[in-house]
Amino acid sequence: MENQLKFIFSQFNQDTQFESYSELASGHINDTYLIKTTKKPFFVLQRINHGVFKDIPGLISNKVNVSNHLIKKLSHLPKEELNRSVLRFVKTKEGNSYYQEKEGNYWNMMVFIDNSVTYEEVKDEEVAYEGGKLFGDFLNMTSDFPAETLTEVIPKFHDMSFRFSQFEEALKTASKERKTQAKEYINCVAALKDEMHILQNLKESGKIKIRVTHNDTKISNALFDTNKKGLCVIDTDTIMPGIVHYDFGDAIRTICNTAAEDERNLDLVNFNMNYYKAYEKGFLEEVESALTPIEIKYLPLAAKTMIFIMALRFLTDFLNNDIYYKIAYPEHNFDRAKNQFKLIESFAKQIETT
Ligand code: GN1
Ligand code: MG
Repeated sequence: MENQLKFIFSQFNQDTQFESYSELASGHINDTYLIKTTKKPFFVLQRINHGVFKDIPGLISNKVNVSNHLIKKLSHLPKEELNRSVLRFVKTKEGNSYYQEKEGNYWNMMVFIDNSVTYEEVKDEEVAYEGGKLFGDFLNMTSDFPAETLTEVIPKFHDMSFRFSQFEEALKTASKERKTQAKEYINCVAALKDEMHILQNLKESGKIKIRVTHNDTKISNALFDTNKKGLCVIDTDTIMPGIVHYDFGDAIRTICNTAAEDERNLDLVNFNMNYYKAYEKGFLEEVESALTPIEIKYLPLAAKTMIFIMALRFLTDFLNNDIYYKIAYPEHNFDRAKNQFKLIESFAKQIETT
């Protein structure tokens, strides 16, 4: 691996030497490495999964163009602060934004943002509030970026009917064992079907605006400084046209879970309503002026819908014998799905009583 990474690193335009590497293993799709060099800055080198992302040049140009847009918006900041607020992509020696190996793999490289912290789980209301500000600001700053120029890197990514049809297909081919194991959850999916289509129906009727969205706003995709202040939104692979609810809901899904998304002890998995309020406050402080009343009205439903869509996708992948997400053990996807269903239950109970 080291020799391969060294070689790929050397294809990019930088003036330092490769020293060592370590894997940044938080994602479920791509392979990501921190490259330490003889002098700072360090770099993040990433192999983009071309089984999942079919148009990698389109994906790369989405994220480079959005970064350039943010850099322009933040050009008033001192350079050092600007460099910690936006992802900066490094070009290859040939001037491209990605390098393609002979075997077909695509790589891109970013400057590593030093002295930053990420959270897989939130244990602090201030982080929830700061996360809200960071993702709210991202939506606000991209609200004048022409969404129609973005490539739809995964068509129908958060489209509920599409995710239901994948689930129904998986049910047809799933093993008897896995179907029996998942029976209770398969029934939950059916019971929530209508409610979970409300946002999509509003989107399709044109009542909710299409805007630039990040589409993977789990809290581990937010960088913080060591004083818990939000710094930079990362993992911009899935930037596409979408609705505000995708980004609000997916952040809530991870921030308000009192445990990690794959915690197996479901007693530890609960929805933290205080974090919801803190996130919502930070989020609206940054983006409320860009939102319509109907967008704001449906934010609570966005939370339930995005938790549900992940539950559905994890369950589908379990039924498909784990062909999409990386897993660490055989029932990993099933555990993730159970975890998300427990979170929905806890959220729904608390919403009823507020
Ligand atoms: C995947 O690979 P990662 O962690 O960035 C997935 C997201 C899910 C997430 C769940 C392209 O993101 O949609 O929310 O796992 N990304 C893709 O943790 O499917
Ligand atoms: Mg991602």
